Amino acid sequence: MFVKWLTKIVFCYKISVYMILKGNDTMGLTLTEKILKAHVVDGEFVKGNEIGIKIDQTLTQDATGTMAYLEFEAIGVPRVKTERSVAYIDHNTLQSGFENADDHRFIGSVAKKHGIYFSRPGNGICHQVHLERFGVPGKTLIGSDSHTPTGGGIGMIAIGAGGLDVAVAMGGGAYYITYPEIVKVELTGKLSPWVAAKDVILEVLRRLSVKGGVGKVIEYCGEGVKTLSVPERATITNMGAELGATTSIFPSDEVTLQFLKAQDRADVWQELSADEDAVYDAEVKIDLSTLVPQAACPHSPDNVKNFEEIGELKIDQVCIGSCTNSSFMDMMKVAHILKGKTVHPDVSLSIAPGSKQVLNMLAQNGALSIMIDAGARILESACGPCIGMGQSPNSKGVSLRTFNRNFEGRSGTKDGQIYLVSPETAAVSALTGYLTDPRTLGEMPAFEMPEHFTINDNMIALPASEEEMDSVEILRGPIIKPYPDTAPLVENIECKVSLKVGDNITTDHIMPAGAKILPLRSNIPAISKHCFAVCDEDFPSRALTLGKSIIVGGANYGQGSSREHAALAPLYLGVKAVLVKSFARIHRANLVNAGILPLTFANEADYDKIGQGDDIAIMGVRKAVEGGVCELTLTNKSKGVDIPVLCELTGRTKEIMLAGGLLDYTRESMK
Ligand code: MIC
Ligand code: SF4
Repeated sequence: MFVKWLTKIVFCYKISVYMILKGNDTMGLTLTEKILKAHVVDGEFVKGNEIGIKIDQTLTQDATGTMAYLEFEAIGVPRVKTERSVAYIDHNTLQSGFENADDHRFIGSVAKKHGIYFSRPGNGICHQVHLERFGVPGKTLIGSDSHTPTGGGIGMIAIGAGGLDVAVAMGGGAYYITYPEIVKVELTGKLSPWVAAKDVILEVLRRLSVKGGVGKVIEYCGEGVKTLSVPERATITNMGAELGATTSIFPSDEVTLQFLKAQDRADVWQELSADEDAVYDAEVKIDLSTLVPQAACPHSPDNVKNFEEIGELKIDQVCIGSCTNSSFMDMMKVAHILKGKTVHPDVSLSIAPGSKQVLNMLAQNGALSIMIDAGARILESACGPCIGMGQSPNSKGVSLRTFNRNFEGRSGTKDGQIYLVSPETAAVSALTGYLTDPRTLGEMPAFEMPEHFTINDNMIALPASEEEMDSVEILRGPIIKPYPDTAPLVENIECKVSLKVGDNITTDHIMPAGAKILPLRSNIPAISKHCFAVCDEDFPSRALTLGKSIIVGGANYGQGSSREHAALAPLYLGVKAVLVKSFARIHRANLVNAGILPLTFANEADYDKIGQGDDIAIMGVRKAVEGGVCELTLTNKSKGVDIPVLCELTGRTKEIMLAGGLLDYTRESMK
């Protein structure tokens, strides 16, 4: 059955490529449509429809990777079927116990056995390294990390997904998305000196909000595109994740070619752009020359203000790095600003260059010495403070970070005040001790992209050959526990509401990260004890005592990270359904994959008719899902009211739900 399914996928892929080559279209296409259409293998290529696309490349990182590879093992395909799959170690690099080191060894051995490239700890942040060494214009990439759209900077359709979706794609299965709306962002003009790519995406976030991109792909075009380097484009597509967008993409042009040449990879380049007469669903225009430095204020990436609006702001900490802003050029600008100066006495400055390539080049050209001399605390090339792996701020500390998320608690303290800024703003502020406009630095020198990057892929371990793979031993540490138990969808859900939360709940609320909790990523029973710790520390024990329950939430529930743990922990705690005003894309998919029913209020106002502790009943659930009925009635027995709720599941997601989740569904398809 599985083989038949794969054959069908390959056949459909060939047909769709053929149709593209024939020029079967009468209407101009956006770049997104061109790439999607060349990859569609299932579903009708019509707006709003669910479509399955062939995936050329996958990436995982270690915090989601252990689970993704356990799932891949459970699927039982001996060798990945993608053109390139890469496993990165970059998140769980603080080794204060055996857990993380064990997980690294597990991932390394799985990678070797199953045909996956392995980027060893120290080689850098997945998105930065993937852009440098593996990204290919026109290809599709899914990654078990929400910032996978960084690859859009080089002209890929690169999408963040749950680990199980990535495991299925590695096994050769299609990845399913809703055919997106496509938003054109037309860039004109050129950035003023000291205004950065970060200020562009902050402007987009200010205009569109953290919900503005849901169900959409953001496609950049216009004359202004040419003025942005690939790493600058990647900063913009990276943080498009904060819009809730499916992905963001730039054309592949001369600038892309120059970048690939400098990485010795010119052979993978192809020119790609939208047709002149492409039709978009919405348009945004940004004149780059009008932008000014901005900051996203606590606690949301769309709480964007300019410095006048923020006023005087004394700072305690500056962190430079993360997959958003850790490229060689970012670091060179920082070094230029720090040269011959000393970090302000009240400020702690940490810098994490994004990859071994970047760090090595800074060491070779002396920029690293400038940073050290100024008093910067140099961290390894990894996610580090961005995921709360060290460098938590002091009590009520004000921290300027070049990262992409400033959700409450993510820095490792509940009261940290995190502002997201460009590297230029971060560096100058580290010297003055206050949030400072980098334009006060005066004339900006011309920062030129190197013609050739220092290339040494010695920290990327190659997979074993087909002959050797059987003899590779999988190194499994004691922390690793299997995927939680699942069960087919039940007929009636009768239980209590174990938790009620508000709008914009992030996956950092649902399943916090940080140095203490991240090492538990391969052990769902252990990590579940921290579920919703930021909102309600008693939730895990309450849910376990209840045995089964539902969660009620507001709008944009599950925004942020791709971590499927935010679905697997509730699954383990007995959560049967999540009822909200609206969901973020990846989290909703993760719930379905875990076999948890995603429900939305038919009328948002009904949110007020249900409270924590209420007894509820939803009858005939299985029959309704089987019959494709999407409206169900939730009876709130405690309040004596009926609430209409929606359960929108299409053909495939319906089958996944009935089977009890994607793992069971995939196993069944293989029989
Ligand atoms: C994040 O930035 O939140 C993370 C940590 O990279 C996550 C993945 C994870 O939780 O492991 C993401 O963005 O998907
Ligand atoms: Fe790592 Fe932060 Fe990027 Fe997530 S956002 S991949 S934690 S650097």
